[in-house]
Amino acid sequence: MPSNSEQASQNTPPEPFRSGFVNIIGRPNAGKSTLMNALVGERMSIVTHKPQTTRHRIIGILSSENFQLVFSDTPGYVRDPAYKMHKTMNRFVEGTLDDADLLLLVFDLKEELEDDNPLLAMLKGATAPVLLVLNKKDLVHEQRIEDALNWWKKRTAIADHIAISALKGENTQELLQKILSYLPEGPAYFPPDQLTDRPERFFVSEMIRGKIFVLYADEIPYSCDVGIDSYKESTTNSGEPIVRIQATIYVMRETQKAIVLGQHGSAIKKLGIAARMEIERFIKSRVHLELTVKVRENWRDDERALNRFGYE
Ligand SMILES: Nc1nc2c(ncn2[C@@H]2O[C@H](COP(=O)(O)OP(=O)(O)OP(=O)(O)O)[C@@H](O)[C@H]2O)c(=O)[nH]1
Ligand SMILES: [Mg+2]
Repeated sequence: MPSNSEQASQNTPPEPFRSGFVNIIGRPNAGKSTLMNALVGERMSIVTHKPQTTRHRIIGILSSENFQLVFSDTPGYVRDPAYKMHKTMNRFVEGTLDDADLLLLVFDLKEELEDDNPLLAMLKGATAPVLLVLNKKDLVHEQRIEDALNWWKKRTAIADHIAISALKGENTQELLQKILSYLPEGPAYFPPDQLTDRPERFFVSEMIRGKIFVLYADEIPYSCDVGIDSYKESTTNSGEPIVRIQATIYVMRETQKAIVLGQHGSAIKKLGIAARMEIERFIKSRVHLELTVKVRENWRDDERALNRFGYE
């Protein structure tokens, strides 16, 4: 005689495997990268307190026995793109409208509700259902959540909504359940242990850029990008594995180069140590990091430079 549980498993068909592409969009600083990291459980995407931290589309994969979710974190959608770089960043976001099974529209509850929000026009082109994620609920009262929800509902088609705190992990599991309910049946697109589609050197350049955002003020973070010149796995004299990385920080002017270097190289030394420690944590290996600073005028408008930095 089969036991009760065996009977149950004979009678209920196995759950179908579900998979899908979940694209995270929103204004700069809304908490998109914090949310993707919370859902994927890894620090895939750099997070800083400054807007326009994310400049690329970054994939984070969450796999289980029953499903595979492929999240895309995207740059914050900017209102008036000033440079080619911004236009490309906005294009990354617009590109996510076409290939999503579900759109997570992340709204920062502390942000003003403004009718000229550029996302409203952009969302007119969306075909996938939109799940409105009202983020940073830890910072506001219940009434604010209600007001924001009503505001969005009046202005764009919202399939579902939830208020969360990506930073504190409040309601993120509930959000995950909601996301799963929108997933179609489908195969796994990536091997179950794969976390992203980018090579390690991409994350290394992002970590250096992230530290620049944290350590330098004013326009410096927005004037820099980072290229990895070489990335070699090797061993120390005593036979310990070490990854040797050479990276170049590109700035737009000589004056910025002087700021990035600091007096007698003190600022870049601090940057190098902070970045190396983060990279070591990420790749779980000792790292030797060599940083150089070069001036490339107006790289933010220079097609070739942008291609080199991955803004194709
Ligand atoms: N209090 C609070 N802060 C949050 C929450 N989520 C994100 N933040 C903070 O908001 C800031 C921006 O977070 P990010 O995740 O970098 O935002 P983003 O939308 O990816 O920003 P861009 O890449 O610039 O478009 C960081 O300082 C986060 O710590 C939240 O739920 N509550
Ligand atoms: Mg981001």
